[in-house]
Amino acid sequence: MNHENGGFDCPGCAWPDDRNGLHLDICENGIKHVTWEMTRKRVDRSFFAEHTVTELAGWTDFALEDQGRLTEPLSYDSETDRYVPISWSDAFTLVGTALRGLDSPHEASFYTSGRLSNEATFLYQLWVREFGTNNLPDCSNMCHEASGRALTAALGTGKGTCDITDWDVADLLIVMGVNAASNAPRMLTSLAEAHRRGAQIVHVNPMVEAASRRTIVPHEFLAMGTFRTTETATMTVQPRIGGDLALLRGVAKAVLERAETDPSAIDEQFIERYTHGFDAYRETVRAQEWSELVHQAGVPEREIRDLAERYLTAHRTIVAWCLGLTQQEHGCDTVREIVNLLLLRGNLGREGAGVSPVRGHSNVQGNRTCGIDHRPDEELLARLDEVCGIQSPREHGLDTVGTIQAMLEGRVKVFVALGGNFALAAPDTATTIAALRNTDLTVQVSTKLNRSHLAHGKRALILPCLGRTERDVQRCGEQGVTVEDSMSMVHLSYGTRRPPSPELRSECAILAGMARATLPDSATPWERYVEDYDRIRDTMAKVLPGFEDFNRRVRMPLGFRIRQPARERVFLTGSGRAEFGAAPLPDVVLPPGRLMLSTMRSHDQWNTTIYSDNDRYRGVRNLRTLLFMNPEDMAERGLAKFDLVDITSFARDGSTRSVFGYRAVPYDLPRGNVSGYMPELNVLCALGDFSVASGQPLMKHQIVEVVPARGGDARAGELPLGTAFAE
Ligand SMILES: Nc1nc2c(c(=O)[nH]1)N[C@H]1C(S)=C(S)[C@@H](COP(=O)(O)OP(=O)(O)OC[C@H]3O[C@@H](n4cnc5c(=O)[nH]c(N)nc54)[C@H](O)[C@@H]3O)O[C@H]1N2
Ligand SMILES: Nc1nc2c(c(=O)[nH]1)N[C@H]1C(S)=C(S)[C@@H](COP(=O)(O)OP(=O)(O)OC[C@H]3O[C@@H](n4cnc5c(=O)[nH]c(N)nc54)[C@H](O)[C@@H]3O)O[C@H]1N2
Ligand SMILES: [Mo]
Repeated sequence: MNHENGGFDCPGCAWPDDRNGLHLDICENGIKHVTWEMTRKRVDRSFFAEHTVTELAGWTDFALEDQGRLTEPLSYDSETDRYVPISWSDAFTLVGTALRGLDSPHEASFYTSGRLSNEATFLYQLWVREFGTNNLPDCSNMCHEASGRALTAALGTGKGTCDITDWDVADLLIVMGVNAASNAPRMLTSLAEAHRRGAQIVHVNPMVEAASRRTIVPHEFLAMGTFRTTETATMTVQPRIGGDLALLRGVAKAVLERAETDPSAIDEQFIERYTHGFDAYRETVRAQEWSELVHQAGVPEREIRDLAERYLTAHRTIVAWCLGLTQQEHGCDTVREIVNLLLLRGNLGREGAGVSPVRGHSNVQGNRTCGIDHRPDEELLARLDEVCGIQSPREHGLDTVGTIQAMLEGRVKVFVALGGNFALAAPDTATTIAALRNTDLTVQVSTKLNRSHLAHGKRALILPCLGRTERDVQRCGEQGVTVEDSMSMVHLSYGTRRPPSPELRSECAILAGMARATLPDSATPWERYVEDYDRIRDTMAKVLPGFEDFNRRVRMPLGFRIRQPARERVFLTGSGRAEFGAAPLPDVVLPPGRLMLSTMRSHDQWNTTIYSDNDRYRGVRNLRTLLFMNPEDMAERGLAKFDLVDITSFARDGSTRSVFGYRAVPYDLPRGNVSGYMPELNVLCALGDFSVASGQPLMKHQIVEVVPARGGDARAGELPLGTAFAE
């Protein structure tokens, strides 16, 4: 795994590989992730003959995935309420017939989960656009959409500007809204090294997470064996949930105040030469009262000034962030504020400085680069049309929330998912399941059985595919695929394991099969593409900027980096400059009695896949139906540790949603803030509550009320998720 030249890329997180020749580049969660795929268990036709779908819907999500790897294509038989085997060619015909039977291509929607390879991604979007729609929702719509939008507006490209080598020389790292020890464990190596060099490391998080003080770094085998911890922080700041924008603006205010007496506090030359909108931004910051900034951030002024002092003395600053900043109404504005702050001191486009979003899925960034975008730009479509000889549709398509709404209303009748677990990952679980059930056909390309297979359309297919760790042999021999990490490095990945069943096909082969069945007269050489993925890459090299000479460059050790113009201070914005943004401060302080809920992952889960009910670093065992609360908020409600509570969320449209019988767990969180686990708490996130600017569901921005449980240890606590939904 993660070898310089050969082997497969860890399908865990998107953190880049170490460039210093570290060959054993692994972490505990990476191992969990890979072994999950490598299980010896199989879920075969005899299993499906024994269990109806209605019965399986009563199983826990853990039990469903725990059955093992899928082994052959399956089709839903409504007579017997069972999945039964179907041949690949009949499955493809079913997909093609359903899609060709639609009144318009926009009646279908095509979801992507972020581990799909670049090659499969390219074939996917080519098929969908040749078919005639941009309905390409993806997990990014729930993840880093806000980052992409904000960075594009500010810097002209939606990606980070840093390399891992920049992390090696930065003297201030501000790490915001990420639980690094669990979700990007390989970042800990960089943090520990930075700490040793004397760099400042500031963690900004309402919860004090494992890595925000000291932690066991996964690469340090001796330390791991002896449980010795390593310092990974020099300061922790605990804003209230949603308070980051106010905090960042406070830091900017302190910097601008200093600049009045000490011009070197800001980089005037850089601002003059490369940026636009500085005066308006300075005015906005000046007009903002300290008291309001402190109130909204939930951080005392002296702490904000302390952070500003560190920023003022640092020569090279990187700001990194993940979901804690994006899944909110003002997610885009917060990311813009990060850019504002960096621009003030010219921390962009030079070594050791810049923006560094921490991506989620191992290839979610590559998916966007290779064309998964419901709002594609004209440039991409024009080149696609020219090189591939198709006529791409120009109208924008549906994102994740838009797709759910359209399925509910019957406007989308066919739903295809390349990986993922849409039913559980999306907001408003009951509504999403109802939406999927309202379709004529659902097609899930998957490795394991999950909830999304049980929330099916009138007709349904499960198409089992190879995992990234498995050998992919096509007509011209063994094939590798490519992925792009969080820092724009593209590299090859070759599976090495024997596939769990001879019936499995690669994602590229499945896509080509569905495409040919949908577009029998297509001039696209679908079959030739699958024989040799170099052919896909040759086409990609012509269509995608930065992929020139793709086949040669990707075979270099460690692959290649896609050029990121903003890194070279080339800003592809309307003004040709980096744009300051001066968004108004959102009000994130709730009236008394209401609490702000943020949903997140435990240490022992991978999005919707739960490995165990433990959350080691937060001191939790055998419990997922919990709510982390500030002890004073608990006392105010007469709650003792582990008391049962009911949680009700208040949507903007006035509707409410509740879960019952969760356990209150005291935790070091600001007053008025609570947090608990996705995907269980997705039932509380109303479909209509998404950010206007990014379309992202407000998964870390839920207004709730918490009361002692009325019905005792109740429904949500004990019954499997599926049962709760069926009520
Ligand atoms: N092992 C493992 N690795 C993963 C994943 C996994 O599930 N398991 N998922 C992958 C994916 S797809 C993604 S997108 C990433 C997700 O990585 P993270 O962003 O770390 O994911 P979450 O668990 O949602 O944690 C969000 C963090 O943000 C904090 N937070 C919540 N609200 C706020 C806020 O208002 N401000 C600030 N500053 N912080 C806040 C929470 O306390 C928590 O520490 O991880 C990826 N890697
Ligand atoms: N409330 C709340 N909801 C959230 C979030 C949150 O923080 N809070 N986070 C959001 C985020 S950041 C994301 S990225 C989404 C995640 O949303 P998804 O990407 O849709 O969900 P995953 O749980 O990652 O998908 C797991 C499934 O992928 C399939 N799979 C695994 N490996 C492969 C493979 O190699 N190929 C194929 N074809 N399938 C495979 C398996 O069948 C497995 O069951 O969830 C979002 N939902
Ligand atoms: Mo994600």
